[in-house]
Amino acid sequence: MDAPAGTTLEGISQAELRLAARNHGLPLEALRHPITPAGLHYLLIHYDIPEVDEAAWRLELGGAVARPASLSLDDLRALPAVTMPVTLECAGNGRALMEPRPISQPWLSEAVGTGEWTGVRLRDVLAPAGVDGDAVEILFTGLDRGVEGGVEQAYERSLPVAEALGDDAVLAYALNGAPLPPQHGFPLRLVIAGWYGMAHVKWLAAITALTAPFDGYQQATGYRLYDADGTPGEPVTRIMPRSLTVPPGIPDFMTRERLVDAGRCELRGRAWSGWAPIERVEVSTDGGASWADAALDPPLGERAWRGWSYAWDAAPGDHVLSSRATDAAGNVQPVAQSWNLKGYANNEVERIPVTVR
Ligand SMILES: Nc1nc2c(c(=O)[nH]1)N[C@H]1C(S)=C(S)[C@@H](COP(=O)(O)O)O[C@H]1N2
Ligand SMILES: [Mo]
Repeated sequence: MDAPAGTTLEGISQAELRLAARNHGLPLEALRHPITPAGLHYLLIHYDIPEVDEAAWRLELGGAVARPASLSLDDLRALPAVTMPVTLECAGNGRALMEPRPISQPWLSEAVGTGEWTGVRLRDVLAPAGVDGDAVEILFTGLDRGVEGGVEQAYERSLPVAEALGDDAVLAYALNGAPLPPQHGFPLRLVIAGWYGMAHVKWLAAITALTAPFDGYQQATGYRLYDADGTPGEPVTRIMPRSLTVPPGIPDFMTRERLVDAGRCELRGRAWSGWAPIERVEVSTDGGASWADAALDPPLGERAWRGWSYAWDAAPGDHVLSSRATDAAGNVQPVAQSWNLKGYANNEVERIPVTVR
């Protein structure tokens, strides 16, 4: 098989390894925390973490608005605050499991985390500015700059006006009750609950109302589902359902395969979807040959992952554990992933090899 341009059938390159060392994932055992401790939340930074002087920092609000504004962090903190648990997942999660492998940040399944984000509803900032009736999108521009696909750019992405005015759009200045850490967007980031990570623009510098759709790199070139021949398809938007398991037992150092004692083993995990609440989680302990329903924990919040548990009677021998999430919109995790050139929105079920002794 020939690998299409931009993919490989070979091992991980030093460039991919460099990205992987900067952009760490959630250690999967940290799935046991309902709210991910900030230092364990996954991280994805396209360029560099920008240097920010909090006293000098301003959010510039402009474009197609009646009253442009320049807001300090104190101006934002003076507005009514909201706090909500939100599960974030990188659109590239699962990329390195695809074959041929799309060349980018080589995630396996760990690019996820749930933070308790505090900030102001975006509409409470937009309303006083008076967004023009002919505005179609709101653009979010970060302070970070870099070169990608040969294009020098600030990291920026837009949202349709209706999404920007909805309950799910928050300008967050705190994570888990503390100011945003530098790596998560200090001093201010967008949280747009339910969408894949790329939409949650960090280190906000400007918010601009647009009267035509944004066609910048991260919207028109990045984050689209491409065919093997490079034809750009649909944009990536909301998070497809996925479920992961707290790895049971103890790991082998190199392979991280699990060793579990025979007998009753309580499997626990978390499942999420950006489309609708999680309605069902099933577990397989025989490599997907049969499935049984897991018990669901009470919901943590409308836009956060849902805990689940399953009592496994572990018999000696080799097993493959999987879990499969279904959301209330009827989306079910696939057992085998359909492939796309950039490796986005992979949500195939996890396979955990376990030896029971
Ligand atoms: N300004 C800016 N915002 C950004 C990014 C970035 O590189 N620059 N990365 C995006 C991507 S691809 C993801 S998955 C999330 C990751 O957020 P986290 O690092 O806080 O987990 O931030 C998004 N926001
Ligand atoms: Mo991402």
